[in-house]
Amino acid sequence: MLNPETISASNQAAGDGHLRDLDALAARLQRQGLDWERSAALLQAFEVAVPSWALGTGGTRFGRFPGGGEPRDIYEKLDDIAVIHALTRATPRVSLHIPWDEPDDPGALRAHAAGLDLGFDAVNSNTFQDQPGQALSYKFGSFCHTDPAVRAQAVAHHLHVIDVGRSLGSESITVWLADGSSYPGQLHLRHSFERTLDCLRQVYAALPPTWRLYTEHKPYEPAFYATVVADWGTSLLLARGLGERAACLVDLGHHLPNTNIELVVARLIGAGRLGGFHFNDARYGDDDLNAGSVKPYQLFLIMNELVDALLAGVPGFTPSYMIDQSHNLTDPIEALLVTVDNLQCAYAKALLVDRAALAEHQQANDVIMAERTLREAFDTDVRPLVAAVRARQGGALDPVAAFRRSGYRAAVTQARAGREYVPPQSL
Ligand code: PSV
Ligand code: MN
Repeated sequence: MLNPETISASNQAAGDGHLRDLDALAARLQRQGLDWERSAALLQAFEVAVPSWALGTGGTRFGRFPGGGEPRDIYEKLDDIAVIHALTRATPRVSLHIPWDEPDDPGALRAHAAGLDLGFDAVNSNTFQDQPGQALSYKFGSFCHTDPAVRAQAVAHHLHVIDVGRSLGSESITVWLADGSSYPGQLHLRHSFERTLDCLRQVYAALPPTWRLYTEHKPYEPAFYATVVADWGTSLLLARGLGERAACLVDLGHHLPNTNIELVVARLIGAGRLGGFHFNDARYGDDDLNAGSVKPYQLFLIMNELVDALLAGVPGFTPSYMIDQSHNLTDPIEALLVTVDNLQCAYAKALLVDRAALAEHQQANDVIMAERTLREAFDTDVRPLVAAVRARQGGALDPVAAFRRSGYRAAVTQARAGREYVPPQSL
Protein backbone atom coordinates (compact mmCIF):
# COMPACT_ATOMS: atom_id res chain seq x y z
CA MET A 1 0.00 0.00 0.00
CA LEU A 2 0.99 3.58 -0.57
CA ASN A 3 1.92 5.60 2.47
CA PRO A 4 -0.68 8.46 2.63
CA GLU A 5 2.07 10.79 3.81
CA THR A 6 3.71 10.43 0.40
CA ILE A 7 0.63 12.02 -1.16
CA SER A 8 0.54 14.95 1.25
CA ALA A 9 4.31 15.51 0.89
CA SER A 10 3.99 15.49 -2.88
CA ASN A 11 0.98 17.85 -2.72
CA GLN A 12 2.87 20.20 -0.45
CA ALA A 13 5.77 20.33 -2.88
CA ALA A 14 3.40 21.31 -5.71
CA GLY A 15 1.18 23.49 -3.49
CA ASP A 16 2.20 27.11 -4.17
CA GLY A 17 2.33 26.91 -7.94
CA HIS A 18 -0.92 24.92 -7.96
CA LEU A 19 -2.81 27.54 -5.94
CA ARG A 20 -1.66 30.35 -8.22
CA ASP A 21 -2.76 28.37 -11.31
CA LEU A 22 -6.06 27.52 -9.66
CA ASP A 23 -6.80 31.15 -8.82
CA ALA A 24 -6.08 32.19 -12.40
CA LEU A 25 -8.37 29.49 -13.78
CA ALA A 26 -11.15 30.29 -11.28
CA ALA A 27 -10.98 33.98 -12.25
CA ARG A 28 -11.17 33.12 -15.92
CA LEU A 29 -14.16 30.80 -15.48
CA GLN A 30 -15.94 33.38 -13.37
CA ARG A 31 -15.42 35.97 -16.09
CA GLN A 32 -16.99 33.53 -18.54
CA GLY A 33 -19.94 33.09 -16.19
CA LEU A 34 -19.28 29.36 -15.70
CA ASP A 35 -20.35 27.57 -12.53
CA TRP A 36 -17.04 26.33 -11.20
CA GLU A 37 -18.38 24.44 -8.16
CA ARG A 38 -20.96 22.58 -10.21
CA SER A 39 -18.29 21.44 -12.66
CA ALA A 40 -16.06 20.39 -9.76
CA ALA A 41 -18.88 18.33 -8.21
CA LEU A 42 -19.66 16.57 -11.51
CA LEU A 43 -15.98 15.95 -12.13
CA GLN A 44 -15.66 14.45 -8.68
CA ALA A 45 -18.42 11.98 -9.59
CA PHE A 46 -16.50 10.76 -12.66
CA GLU A 47 -15.20 7.23 -12.04
CA VAL A 48 -13.54 4.73 -14.33
CA ALA A 49 -12.84 1.03 -13.81
CA VAL A 50 -9.37 -0.45 -14.28
CA PRO A 51 -9.06 -3.70 -16.25
CA SER A 52 -7.41 -6.59 -14.44
CA TRP A 53 -5.32 -7.30 -17.55
CA ALA A 54 -3.57 -3.92 -17.74
CA LEU A 55 -1.29 -4.08 -14.69
CA GLY A 56 1.41 -6.28 -16.17
CA THR A 57 3.48 -5.14 -19.13
CA GLY A 58 1.65 -5.88 -22.37
CA GLY A 59 3.25 -6.87 -25.61
CA THR A 60 2.71 -7.35 -29.29
CA ARG A 61 2.84 -10.55 -31.30
CA PHE A 62 6.50 -9.70 -31.87
CA GLY A 63 7.54 -9.68 -28.28
CA ARG A 64 7.17 -8.43 -24.76
CA PHE A 65 9.63 -6.53 -22.62
CA PRO A 66 8.75 -7.11 -18.97
CA GLY A 67 9.26 -4.48 -16.29
CA GLY A 68 10.10 -4.82 -12.62
CA GLY A 69 7.65 -5.78 -9.90
CA GLU A 70 4.83 -6.95 -12.15
CA PRO A 71 1.88 -8.33 -10.19
CA ARG A 72 1.99 -12.11 -10.18
CA ASP A 73 -1.64 -12.81 -9.41
CA ILE A 74 -4.98 -11.08 -9.17
CA TYR A 75 -4.38 -10.14 -5.53
CA GLU A 76 -1.27 -8.20 -6.43
CA LYS A 77 -3.09 -6.64 -9.39
CA LEU A 78 -5.69 -5.34 -6.95
CA ASP A 79 -2.90 -3.95 -4.76
CA ASP A 80 -1.63 -1.97 -7.76
CA ILE A 81 -5.14 -0.75 -8.63
CA ALA A 82 -5.55 0.39 -5.02
CA VAL A 83 -2.46 2.57 -5.49
CA ILE A 84 -4.00 4.11 -8.61
CA HIS A 85 -7.22 4.74 -6.71
CA ALA A 86 -5.39 6.27 -3.74
CA LEU A 87 -3.62 8.71 -6.05
CA THR A 88 -6.55 9.59 -8.32
CA ARG A 89 -9.61 8.82 -6.14
CA ALA A 90 -11.33 7.94 -9.41
CA THR A 91 -10.79 4.20 -9.91
CA PRO A 92 -12.76 2.40 -7.21
CA ARG A 93 -13.65 -0.62 -9.36
CA VAL A 94 -11.91 -3.42 -11.22
CA SER A 95 -13.09 -5.05 -14.44
CA LEU A 96 -12.11 -8.71 -14.29
CA HIS A 97 -11.27 -11.02 -17.18
CA ILE A 98 -12.31 -14.65 -16.83
CA PRO A 99 -10.38 -16.95 -16.98
CA TRP A 100 -7.26 -14.74 -17.14
CA ASP A 101 -7.89 -13.49 -13.62
CA GLU A 102 -10.29 -16.09 -12.35
CA PRO A 103 -10.14 -16.16 -8.55
CA ASP A 104 -9.81 -19.56 -6.80
CA ASP A 105 -11.92 -18.16 -4.01
CA PRO A 106 -14.17 -15.26 -5.11
CA GLY A 107 -15.24 -14.57 -1.51
CA ALA A 108 -11.63 -14.11 -0.43
CA LEU A 109 -10.91 -11.88 -3.42
CA ARG A 110 -13.97 -9.76 -2.69
CA ALA A 111 -12.83 -9.35 0.91
CA HIS A 112 -9.31 -8.44 -0.22
CA ALA A 113 -10.78 -5.85 -2.60
CA ALA A 114 -13.05 -4.39 0.08
CA GLY A 115 -10.03 -4.05 2.38
CA LEU A 116 -8.42 -1.94 -0.34
CA ASP A 117 -11.55 0.19 -0.80
CA LEU A 118 -12.22 -1.47 -4.19
CA GLY A 119 -15.21 -3.18 -5.79
CA PHE A 120 -15.89 -4.91 -9.11
CA ASP A 121 -17.24 -3.55 -12.37
CA ALA A 122 -18.23 -5.59 -15.45
CA VAL A 123 -16.82 -9.10 -15.71
CA ASN A 124 -15.43 -10.02 -19.14
CA SER A 125 -15.85 -13.41 -20.77
CA ASN A 126 -13.31 -15.04 -23.03
CA THR A 127 -14.32 -17.35 -25.85
CA PHE A 128 -11.64 -15.97 -28.16
CA GLN A 129 -8.98 -18.41 -26.96
CA ASP A 130 -8.92 -22.08 -26.12
CA GLN A 131 -8.07 -22.83 -22.51
CA PRO A 132 -6.06 -25.84 -21.30
CA GLY A 133 -8.31 -28.87 -20.95
CA GLN A 134 -11.20 -27.30 -22.87
CA ALA A 135 -13.32 -29.93 -24.62
CA LEU A 136 -14.11 -28.13 -27.88
CA SER A 137 -12.15 -25.51 -29.82
CA TYR A 138 -13.16 -21.92 -30.61
CA LYS A 139 -10.96 -21.91 -33.70
CA PHE A 140 -14.02 -21.40 -35.90
CA GLY A 141 -16.00 -19.27 -33.49
CA SER A 142 -17.98 -19.59 -30.29
CA PHE A 143 -21.54 -18.19 -30.37
CA CYS A 144 -21.58 -18.21 -34.17
CA HIS A 145 -20.12 -21.71 -34.48
CA THR A 146 -21.82 -24.18 -36.79
CA ASP A 147 -21.62 -26.92 -34.13
CA PRO A 148 -24.32 -26.59 -31.44
CA ALA A 149 -22.02 -28.30 -28.92
CA VAL A 150 -19.43 -25.50 -29.26
CA ARG A 151 -22.16 -22.92 -28.86
CA ALA A 152 -23.43 -24.68 -25.74
CA GLN A 153 -19.91 -24.71 -24.29
CA ALA A 154 -19.57 -20.95 -24.95
CA VAL A 155 -22.94 -20.26 -23.31
CA ALA A 156 -21.92 -22.36 -20.29
CA HIS A 157 -18.72 -20.30 -19.99
CA HIS A 158 -20.76 -17.09 -19.89
CA LEU A 159 -23.05 -18.48 -17.20
CA HIS A 160 -19.95 -19.34 -15.20
CA VAL A 161 -18.59 -15.80 -15.67
CA ILE A 162 -21.90 -14.40 -14.40
CA ASP A 163 -21.65 -16.70 -11.36
CA VAL A 164 -18.14 -15.50 -10.56
CA GLY A 165 -19.21 -11.89 -11.09
CA ARG A 166 -22.20 -12.36 -8.82
CA SER A 167 -20.05 -13.59 -5.98
CA LEU A 168 -17.74 -10.60 -6.44
CA GLY A 169 -20.56 -8.04 -6.46
CA SER A 170 -20.33 -7.19 -10.17
CA GLU A 171 -23.51 -6.08 -11.89
CA SER A 172 -22.68 -6.47 -15.57
CA ILE A 173 -20.97 -8.68 -18.11
CA THR A 174 -19.13 -7.51 -21.20
CA VAL A 175 -19.15 -9.87 -24.17
CA TRP A 176 -16.52 -9.37 -26.84
CA LEU A 177 -16.59 -12.06 -29.49
CA ALA A 178 -13.77 -12.79 -31.91
CA ASP A 179 -16.33 -14.71 -33.99
CA GLY A 180 -16.23 -14.19 -37.71
CA SER A 181 -14.69 -15.40 -40.93
CA SER A 182 -11.36 -14.69 -42.57
CA TYR A 183 -12.44 -15.67 -46.10
CA PRO A 184 -15.53 -15.02 -48.20
CA GLY A 185 -17.79 -18.03 -48.15
CA GLN A 186 -16.38 -19.37 -44.88
CA LEU A 187 -19.49 -18.45 -42.89
CA HIS A 188 -23.10 -17.85 -43.81
CA LEU A 189 -23.30 -14.15 -42.94
CA ARG A 190 -26.96 -14.08 -41.91
CA HIS A 191 -27.06 -17.41 -40.14
CA SER A 192 -23.90 -16.74 -38.14
CA PHE A 193 -25.53 -13.58 -36.74
CA GLU A 194 -28.73 -15.49 -35.90
CA ARG A 195 -26.77 -18.18 -34.05
CA THR A 196 -24.91 -15.48 -32.11
CA LEU A 197 -28.13 -13.74 -31.10
CA ASP A 198 -29.64 -17.06 -30.06
CA CYS A 199 -26.69 -17.80 -27.73
CA LEU A 200 -26.76 -14.30 -26.30
CA ARG A 201 -30.47 -14.78 -25.56
CA GLN A 202 -29.58 -17.76 -23.41
CA VAL A 203 -26.98 -15.70 -21.55
CA TYR A 204 -29.37 -12.78 -21.18
CA ALA A 205 -32.02 -15.09 -19.75
CA ALA A 206 -29.57 -16.07 -16.99
CA LEU A 207 -28.74 -12.49 -15.98
CA PRO A 208 -29.51 -11.64 -12.37
CA PRO A 209 -32.31 -9.03 -12.27
CA THR A 210 -30.05 -6.04 -11.55
CA TRP A 211 -27.45 -6.97 -14.17
CA ARG A 212 -26.76 -5.51 -17.59
CA LEU A 213 -25.15 -7.17 -20.58
CA TYR A 214 -22.84 -5.23 -22.89
CA THR A 215 -21.83 -6.32 -26.36
CA GLU A 216 -18.54 -4.86 -27.61
CA HIS A 217 -18.14 -4.42 -31.36
CA LYS A 218 -14.88 -4.56 -33.30
CA PRO A 219 -14.51 -4.31 -37.08
CA TYR A 220 -11.71 -6.81 -37.66
CA GLU A 221 -9.04 -8.91 -35.96
CA PRO A 222 -8.82 -11.77 -35.50
CA ALA A 223 -11.46 -12.33 -38.20
CA PHE A 224 -10.20 -10.43 -41.24
CA TYR A 225 -13.03 -10.81 -43.72
CA ALA A 226 -16.25 -10.47 -41.71
CA THR A 227 -16.60 -10.14 -37.95
CA VAL A 228 -20.05 -11.05 -36.63
CA VAL A 229 -20.29 -8.08 -34.25
CA ALA A 230 -18.30 -5.70 -36.43
CA ASP A 231 -19.96 -2.38 -35.76
CA TRP A 232 -22.29 -0.40 -33.52
CA GLY A 233 -25.24 -1.16 -35.79
CA THR A 234 -24.84 -4.90 -35.22
CA SER A 235 -24.28 -4.31 -31.53
CA LEU A 236 -27.50 -2.28 -31.40
CA LEU A 237 -29.41 -5.02 -33.24
CA LEU A 238 -28.21 -7.47 -30.61
CA ALA A 239 -29.17 -5.19 -27.73
CA ARG A 240 -32.63 -4.65 -29.21
CA GLY A 241 -33.00 -8.36 -29.85
CA LEU A 242 -32.16 -9.17 -26.25
CA GLY A 243 -34.05 -6.75 -24.04
CA GLU A 244 -33.87 -3.58 -22.02
CA ARG A 245 -30.86 -4.56 -19.95
CA ALA A 246 -28.66 -5.16 -22.98
CA ALA A 247 -26.57 -2.26 -24.26
CA CYS A 248 -23.60 -1.47 -26.47
CA LEU A 249 -20.04 -1.01 -25.29
CA VAL A 250 -17.80 1.30 -27.28
CA ASP A 251 -14.09 0.47 -27.23
CA LEU A 252 -12.40 3.53 -28.73
CA GLY A 253 -9.86 1.35 -30.56
CA HIS A 254 -12.54 -0.69 -32.31
CA HIS A 255 -13.29 1.60 -35.23
CA LEU A 256 -12.05 1.92 -38.77
CA PRO A 257 -9.80 4.94 -39.46
CA ASN A 258 -11.67 8.25 -39.55
CA THR A 259 -14.81 6.89 -37.93
CA ASN A 260 -16.62 9.71 -36.17
CA ILE A 261 -16.78 8.01 -32.77
CA GLU A 262 -18.60 10.87 -31.08
CA LEU A 263 -21.37 10.39 -33.64
CA VAL A 264 -21.51 6.67 -32.81
CA VAL A 265 -21.79 7.65 -29.15
CA ALA A 266 -24.55 10.16 -29.88
CA ARG A 267 -26.51 7.56 -31.87
CA LEU A 268 -26.28 4.99 -29.10
CA ILE A 269 -27.32 7.54 -26.48
CA GLY A 270 -30.25 8.51 -28.69
CA ALA A 271 -31.25 4.86 -28.96
CA GLY A 272 -31.02 4.49 -25.17
CA ARG A 273 -28.39 1.77 -25.57
CA LEU A 274 -25.03 3.23 -24.69
CA GLY A 275 -23.76 0.68 -22.16
CA GLY A 276 -20.28 1.96 -21.61
CA PHE A 277 -16.75 2.40 -22.79
CA HIS A 278 -13.39 0.80 -23.05
CA PHE A 279 -11.23 3.93 -23.10
CA ASN A 280 -7.91 3.91 -24.93
CA ASP A 281 -6.41 5.65 -27.94
CA ALA A 282 -5.05 4.54 -31.28
CA ARG A 283 -3.13 5.71 -34.28
CA TYR A 284 -3.76 2.76 -36.57
CA GLY A 285 -6.15 0.17 -35.19
CA ASP A 286 -6.67 -1.49 -31.84
CA ASP A 287 -3.40 0.01 -30.56
CA ASP A 288 -4.55 0.18 -26.93
CA LEU A 289 -2.49 3.33 -26.23
CA ASN A 290 -3.25 5.62 -23.29
CA ALA A 291 -6.60 7.37 -23.69
CA GLY A 292 -6.14 10.91 -24.93
CA SER A 293 -2.53 10.41 -25.98
CA VAL A 294 -2.97 10.61 -29.76
CA LYS A 295 -6.35 12.24 -30.39
CA PRO A 296 -7.19 14.42 -27.39
CA TYR A 297 -9.72 16.48 -29.35
CA GLN A 298 -11.65 13.34 -30.28
CA LEU A 299 -11.71 12.29 -26.63
CA PHE A 300 -13.04 15.73 -25.69
CA LEU A 301 -15.76 15.53 -28.37
CA ILE A 302 -16.82 12.12 -27.04
CA MET A 303 -16.91 13.49 -23.48
CA ASN A 304 -18.91 16.41 -24.81
CA GLU A 305 -21.65 14.00 -25.95
CA LEU A 306 -21.59 12.28 -22.57
CA VAL A 307 -21.84 15.50 -20.60
CA ASP A 308 -24.57 16.78 -22.92
CA ALA A 309 -26.62 13.63 -22.23
CA LEU A 310 -25.95 13.79 -18.50
CA LEU A 311 -27.00 17.43 -18.17
CA ALA A 312 -30.03 16.89 -20.40
CA GLY A 313 -31.10 13.98 -18.14
CA VAL A 314 -31.50 11.57 -21.07
CA PRO A 315 -33.55 8.66 -19.67
CA GLY A 316 -31.59 5.46 -19.12
CA PHE A 317 -28.23 7.20 -19.54
CA THR A 318 -26.00 5.33 -17.06
CA PRO A 319 -22.87 4.30 -18.96
CA SER A 320 -20.07 2.31 -17.33
CA TYR A 321 -16.65 3.77 -17.84
CA MET A 322 -13.76 1.34 -18.14
CA ILE A 323 -10.22 1.42 -19.50
CA ASP A 324 -8.85 -1.18 -21.93
CA GLN A 325 -5.17 -0.61 -22.64
CA SER A 326 -1.94 -2.48 -23.15
CA HIS A 327 1.22 -0.94 -21.72
CA ASN A 328 4.12 -2.18 -23.76
CA LEU A 329 6.77 0.47 -23.09
CA THR A 330 5.67 2.24 -19.93
CA ASP A 331 5.21 1.36 -16.29
CA PRO A 332 1.57 0.15 -16.28
CA ILE A 333 0.71 2.00 -13.07
CA GLU A 334 2.13 5.26 -14.43
CA ALA A 335 0.38 4.75 -17.77
CA LEU A 336 -2.93 4.25 -15.99
CA LEU A 337 -2.35 7.35 -13.84
CA VAL A 338 -1.72 9.37 -17.00
CA THR A 339 -4.82 7.84 -18.60
CA VAL A 340 -7.10 8.68 -15.67
CA ASP A 341 -5.75 12.24 -15.68
CA ASN A 342 -6.33 12.54 -19.45
CA LEU A 343 -9.89 11.25 -19.02
CA GLN A 344 -10.56 13.65 -16.15
CA CYS A 345 -9.16 16.59 -18.13
CA ALA A 346 -11.25 15.76 -21.20
CA TYR A 347 -14.33 15.36 -19.01
CA ALA A 348 -13.62 18.63 -17.19
CA LYS A 349 -13.30 20.47 -20.51
CA ALA A 350 -16.61 19.00 -21.64
CA LEU A 351 -18.18 20.24 -18.41
CA LEU A 352 -16.97 23.76 -19.23
CA VAL A 353 -18.74 23.95 -22.61
CA ASP A 354 -21.16 26.88 -22.55
CA ARG A 355 -24.16 24.81 -23.60
CA ALA A 356 -26.67 27.65 -23.70
CA ALA A 357 -24.41 29.62 -26.05
CA LEU A 358 -23.76 26.52 -28.16
CA ALA A 359 -27.49 25.86 -28.53
CA GLU A 360 -28.06 29.46 -29.62
CA HIS A 361 -25.29 29.32 -32.21
CA GLN A 362 -26.58 26.00 -33.54
CA GLN A 363 -30.10 27.39 -33.77
CA ALA A 364 -28.82 30.43 -35.66
CA ASN A 365 -26.60 28.29 -37.91
CA ASP A 366 -23.63 30.33 -36.76
CA VAL A 367 -20.98 27.77 -37.64
CA ILE A 368 -17.99 29.87 -36.62
CA MET A 369 -19.33 30.66 -33.15
CA ALA A 370 -20.67 27.15 -32.56
CA GLU A 371 -17.30 25.59 -33.26
CA ARG A 372 -15.55 28.34 -31.31
CA THR A 373 -17.70 27.56 -28.27
CA LEU A 374 -16.40 24.00 -28.26
CA ARG A 375 -12.83 25.11 -28.89
CA GLU A 376 -13.04 27.64 -26.08
CA ALA A 377 -13.65 24.80 -23.62
CA PHE A 378 -11.13 22.47 -25.24
CA ASP A 379 -8.41 25.14 -25.18
CA THR A 380 -8.93 25.88 -21.49
CA ASP A 381 -6.13 24.53 -19.33
CA VAL A 382 -8.23 22.61 -16.78
CA ARG A 383 -5.32 20.89 -15.06
CA PRO A 384 -5.56 23.03 -11.90
CA LEU A 385 -9.27 22.19 -11.56
CA VAL A 386 -8.69 18.46 -12.06
CA ALA A 387 -5.80 18.48 -9.59
CA ALA A 388 -7.84 20.39 -7.02
CA VAL A 389 -10.77 17.94 -7.30
CA ARG A 390 -8.39 15.02 -6.76
CA ALA A 391 -6.64 16.65 -3.80
CA ARG A 392 -9.97 17.56 -2.19
CA GLN A 393 -10.68 13.85 -1.90
CA GLY A 394 -7.26 12.99 -0.55
CA GLY A 395 -5.68 12.20 -3.92
CA ALA A 396 -2.55 13.62 -5.49
CA LEU A 397 -2.24 16.94 -7.29
CA ASP A 398 0.25 15.21 -9.58
CA PRO A 399 -0.32 11.44 -9.40
CA VAL A 400 2.75 10.43 -11.41
CA ALA A 401 5.04 12.66 -9.32
CA ALA A 402 3.57 11.27 -6.10
CA PHE A 403 3.89 7.70 -7.38
CA ARG A 404 7.55 8.20 -8.27
CA ARG A 405 8.19 9.82 -4.91
CA SER A 406 6.56 6.84 -3.12
CA GLY A 407 9.16 4.31 -4.24
CA TYR A 408 6.32 1.79 -4.74
CA ARG A 409 7.74 0.28 -7.93
CA ALA A 410 11.14 -0.32 -6.36
CA ALA A 411 9.48 -1.85 -3.28
CA VAL A 412 7.33 -4.30 -5.25
CA THR A 413 10.23 -5.13 -7.54
CA GLN A 414 11.97 -6.48 -4.46
CA ALA A 415 8.92 -7.98 -2.82
CA ARG A 416 7.67 -9.71 -5.97
CA ALA A 417 11.00 -11.15 -7.09
CA GLY A 418 11.28 -14.88 -7.58
CA ARG A 419 7.95 -15.70 -9.14
CA GLU A 420 7.19 -14.31 -12.58
CA TYR A 421 4.19 -12.50 -13.97
CA VAL A 422 2.47 -14.71 -16.53
CA PRO A 423 0.91 -12.50 -19.21
CA PRO A 424 -2.31 -13.50 -20.92
CA GLN A 425 -1.75 -14.54 -24.53
CA SER A 426 -1.50 -11.23 -26.38
CA LEU A 427 -4.34 -10.29 -28.71
C1 PSV B 1 -10.67 -7.08 -27.71
O1 PSV B 1 -9.74 -6.48 -28.57
C2 PSV B 1 -10.77 -6.35 -26.38
O2 PSV B 1 -10.96 -4.98 -26.60
C3 PSV B 1 -11.88 -6.90 -25.52
O3 PSV B 1 -12.38 -5.92 -24.66
C4 PSV B 1 -11.19 -7.92 -24.74
O4 PSV B 1 -11.86 -8.34 -23.60
C5 PSV B 1 -9.90 -7.18 -24.42
O5 PSV B 1 -9.61 -6.49 -25.63
C6 PSV B 1 -8.82 -8.09 -24.01
O6 PSV B 1 -7.53 -7.53 -24.17
MN1 MN C 1 -12.11 -3.71 -25.22
